[in-house]
Amino acid sequence: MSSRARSLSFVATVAGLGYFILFASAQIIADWISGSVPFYDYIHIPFIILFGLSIVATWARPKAGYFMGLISGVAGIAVLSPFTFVKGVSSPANFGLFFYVITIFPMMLAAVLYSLMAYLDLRNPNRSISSNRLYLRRLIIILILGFIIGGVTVGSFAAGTENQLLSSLSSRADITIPRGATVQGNTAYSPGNFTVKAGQAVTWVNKDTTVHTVTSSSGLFDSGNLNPGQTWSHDFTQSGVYKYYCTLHAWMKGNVTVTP
Ligand SMILES: [Cu+2]
Repeated sequence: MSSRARSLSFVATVAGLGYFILFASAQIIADWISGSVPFYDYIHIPFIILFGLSIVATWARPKAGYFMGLISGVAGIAVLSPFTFVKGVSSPANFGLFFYVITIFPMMLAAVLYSLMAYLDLRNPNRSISSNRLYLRRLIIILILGFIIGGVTVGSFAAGTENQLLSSLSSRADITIPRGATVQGNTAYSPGNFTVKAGQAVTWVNKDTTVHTVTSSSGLFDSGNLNPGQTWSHDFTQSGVYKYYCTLHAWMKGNVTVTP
């Protein structure tokens, strides 16, 4: 196997897996310092270990190392993408998550592709690599880097637009789900207690960058998923205090008080 092809595979594998290790570790440390470690941080830990071992193995025993990099990279994409990919890409205004998704998945994909190519080369060391295939390998890395740069650029513009749209949304709504409502301790519904006369409708608007619901604690009403920017109304006909919460973030709670 040509040393040029091999060094390219080595760099792509170490950079792809190493980037995830750095990003995910920094996230865990930041969350740990801020006092609450969400469940998806724990999902990252086995992959941090697996990717780290793959990098060491790639250095020490390339054939086994690239095979391990290939398998752990595929497992990483398969397990992590359902949690984050759709959510991250659908809301660029949630920039941390968007940046994570648009950089980590292409980098992992690069590590998988180059590990596969290096592994196949090492299994068949006598076969020489044509200059066309070397060229193709460089092209793949350029395409992946181009995708990341393009994605981050487009995402930054989209984030600006989404922020503008969310902040200019109608003030006709009675209750706002503000930006950052998912974070425990932040305002979930504003105002948290809203008073209305019986027979009137109450309107909620989701100005956050993620999906929320307005769901009665006693099963009387349910908005279903409210996407960023979406509004929802409910008519209150009988007086009383109506507690509601968000099914996706159970700590988000509010009240509607209906007077006769
Ligand atoms: Cu919610």
